[in-house]
Amino acid sequence: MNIETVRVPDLGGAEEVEVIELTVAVGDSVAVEQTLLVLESEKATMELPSPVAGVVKKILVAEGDKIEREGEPLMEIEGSEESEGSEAGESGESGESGESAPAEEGEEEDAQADAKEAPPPEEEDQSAVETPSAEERDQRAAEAPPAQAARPAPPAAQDRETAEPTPGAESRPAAGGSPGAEVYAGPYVRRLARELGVDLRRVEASGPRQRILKEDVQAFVRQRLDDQAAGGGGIPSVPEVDYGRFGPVSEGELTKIGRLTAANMHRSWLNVPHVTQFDAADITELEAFRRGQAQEAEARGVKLTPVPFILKACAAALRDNPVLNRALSANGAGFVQREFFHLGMAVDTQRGLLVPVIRDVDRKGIWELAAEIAEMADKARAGKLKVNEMQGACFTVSSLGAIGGEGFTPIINTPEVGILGVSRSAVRPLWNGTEFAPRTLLPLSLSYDHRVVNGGDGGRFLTQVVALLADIRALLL
Ligand code: CAO
Repeated sequence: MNIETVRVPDLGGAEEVEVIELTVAVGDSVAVEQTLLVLESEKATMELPSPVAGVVKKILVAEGDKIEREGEPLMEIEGSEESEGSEAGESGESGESGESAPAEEGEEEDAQADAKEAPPPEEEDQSAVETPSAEERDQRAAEAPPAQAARPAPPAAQDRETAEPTPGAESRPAAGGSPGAEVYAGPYVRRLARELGVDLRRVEASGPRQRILKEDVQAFVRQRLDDQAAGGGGIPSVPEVDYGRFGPVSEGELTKIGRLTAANMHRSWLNVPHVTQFDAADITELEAFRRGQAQEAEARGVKLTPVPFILKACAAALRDNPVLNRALSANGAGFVQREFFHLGMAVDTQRGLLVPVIRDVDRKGIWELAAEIAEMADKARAGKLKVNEMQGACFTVSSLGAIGGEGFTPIINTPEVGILGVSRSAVRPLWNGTEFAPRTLLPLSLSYDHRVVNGGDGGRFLTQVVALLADIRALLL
């Protein structure tokens, strides 16, 4: 039985190296070329392979140790009988360390033979490890460029990883990659990736034979942070323009509400697959009824606009189409069904867009709603809304009716899954079967989150809102 001493290899000019990972323990059986430990200098990370197949007898260093001298002993391996007679000397002395020195071709064959018989190394993350078949090893050796073909055996078992999603990492495969694609990375790099939540399939490899290096993971993380700082979350940023070149300009700051709105809109736009569906409600009767309430409105001191009717119609349609009253669960695998009917109402203020919430719309009458809408809009414009008065909405109504326009595509106020855009009503000729008659039509646009709401759900919801506004007697039912 031979005792092989694994030593610190040629440091390539580095002043010291740190033991950053021990990948074996005393008593472990190791295969030739199996990584024993990982050293890191200022410039590079080196995985030290075992020069022989055998059993780890002594480990002379601990993780975190810093070593300044080349040739310092690190480990003792008792060679098994098969590897006795191997010409591999002490690794430190032979200079055979990691990828720093090529082995002879004959050695490579021996190494492969040993590695084939050796059991797969024990790994903390065994599920993510796939032991390559002998054919795969030979295949990879054959595919290696000539300069590397004579190197030590191809990556050992723990050197490869099937592309299991890293906990906390995004599971999306790299563009052009497939979920089952393999990545090549050493144990230290894989651990680093796990700690940082990086999906190695998305990292571009710069090492030999598409091997992912520590620097690649760091570059990936840096790039992601830069993207996020630029507000793009991976989306190419818009180039800065010097507008002064084209004419006189002045600059200003967004209000605090403006900044929050910008962030919320951007988040919703990027995360939610929006579909917008259009329709128009014939509100001729509703308008006649509303005008007929002018005296009552004056007596109550409340302005009666179409908006309370629209809120009431939405609450009824939410009750009958509960899909629109859901929220997607955080992991995207389920939903929360709301059993209440609180509606957000977009209010245009000088400081920006605010969305107070009118609670329990289903239980309130039109006058009560009209008064509350006016009160909330006044509060919003006076900057007196409390935080809790802007929370808990199930669905939002954004009415631009008083302002104008024939239609628009509202952005969903996430985590709600629907929003109704209301445009300006107008009298239009409508074919009633025998003639064109003047009717007051209210353009409506419903945006919904297509992850939760299907076209059928959205269509039924909007059709019901249209029907309820066309015949408000149905709102009493
Ligand atoms: N079509 C035609 N006229 C309409 C209308 C419509 N769809 N909706 C309201 N009107 C009329 C009202 O009847 C009222 O007319 P009278 O004064 O003759 O009665 C007038 O427009 C003004 O209404 P209002 O604005 O005082 O009240 P409202 O109930 O219609 O709206 C509120 C309240 C708070 C929704 C509204 O003031 C508001 O802020 N809207 C803007 C919402 C917004 O910015 N949405 C965009 C969000 S995305 O950027």
